[in-house]
Amino acid sequence: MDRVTFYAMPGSLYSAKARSYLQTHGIPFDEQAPGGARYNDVVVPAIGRWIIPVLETADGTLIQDSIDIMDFLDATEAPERSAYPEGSVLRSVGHVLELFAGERLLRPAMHYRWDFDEMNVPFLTKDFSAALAVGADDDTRDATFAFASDRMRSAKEAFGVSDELVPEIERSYLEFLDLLDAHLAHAPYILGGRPTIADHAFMGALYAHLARDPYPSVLMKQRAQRVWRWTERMRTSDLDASEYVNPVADLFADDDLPETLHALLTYVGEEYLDEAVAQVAAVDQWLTEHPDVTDGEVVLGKPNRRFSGITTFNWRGQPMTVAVVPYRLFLIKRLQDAVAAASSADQESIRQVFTRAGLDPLLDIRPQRWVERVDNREVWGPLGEAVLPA
Ligand SMILES: N[C@@H](CCC(=O)N[C@@H](CS)C(=O)NCC(=O)O)C(=O)O
Repeated sequence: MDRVTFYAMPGSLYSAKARSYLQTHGIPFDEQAPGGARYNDVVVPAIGRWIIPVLETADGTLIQDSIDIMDFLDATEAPERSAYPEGSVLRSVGHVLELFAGERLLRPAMHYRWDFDEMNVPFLTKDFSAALAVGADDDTRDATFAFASDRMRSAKEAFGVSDELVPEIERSYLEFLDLLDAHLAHAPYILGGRPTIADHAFMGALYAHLARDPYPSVLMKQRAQRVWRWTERMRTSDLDASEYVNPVADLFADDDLPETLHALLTYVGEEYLDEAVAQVAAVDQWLTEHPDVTDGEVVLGKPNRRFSGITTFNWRGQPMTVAVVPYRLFLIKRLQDAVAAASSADQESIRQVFTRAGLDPLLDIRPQRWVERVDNREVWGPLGEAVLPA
């Protein structure tokens, strides 16, 4: 592939997700900070919003969304290097981990970035302003950081971080780190011998925030050395896996998933199922209240509107209120599409794995309209019959 331009930021979650694809596949790229003339004058008008990451190919094609970037690049790779497992069970597992990693891990990512100012802010001030105010004087850089960090601190609350829930958010993250660390004892990547959509999705929160920001990076190194090493491995096209004895390039077999992967999926079921269902139900409710929506219309009227409202669900025995993010429906639909493409025998095996983890409702749930992506924007899919748990 010809050299591409990657508009991104070192500390940006979704940039890390797409960048790890470029890096593990050895695709040559020039990273550019958002804010330059081409980004402002060409990229933002074409994409319809200020957002990163954006990929620009040598012929000027622009692609937004970490997933669309990955899919675009993956289409040029040989099947044995694809980020999509060939086995239908593993592919579905990859999709559910992608959903959890990209969306649910925002919560510890935001908490560990924005609630430890003494350790984190000296680094974040420089790290953010280096990308958002390239070449500016110190006053401008400080003002840029103040503006960006205020926005992010309020976004933190939208993702469910509140003082009362912080102890549980921390316990939950540590439990997750322990499970992933134990799982990575088997293979250098999450689904076996090569990186897949699950690894790229986990690189978002686990690298950009939790392995880079001062406070959580120490925590990760002390608590989950294998996870930290995996964040290094996910940034190179070499097999940086000397600690594994004869690592094979194969992914796990569909009928032989390691117990540690089942344990991780069970955690995802316990932690995230109710929240995912609440998100789908809340978007469905929004659609009921907005019957004039048409097929292909940009979700919420403008590409930069992310939240359709708030919803409350039960999390670890306590009510948690979060923003509703219609984009998540796009991710759940990806999972269901992957399942629908599988043979009926494979669909049965997928259901067994998901049922064991308590995740099977995700295979059946559907809102009256899904969210799709067209022309770098989220748009409403066609109207259908909603299927929501009682
Ligand atoms: N679904 C998008 C999400 C991208 C996203 O949220 N990017 C953040 C930075 S990590 C952003 O650009 N936010 C815009 C803003 O804060 O205004 C993707 O996967 O690319």
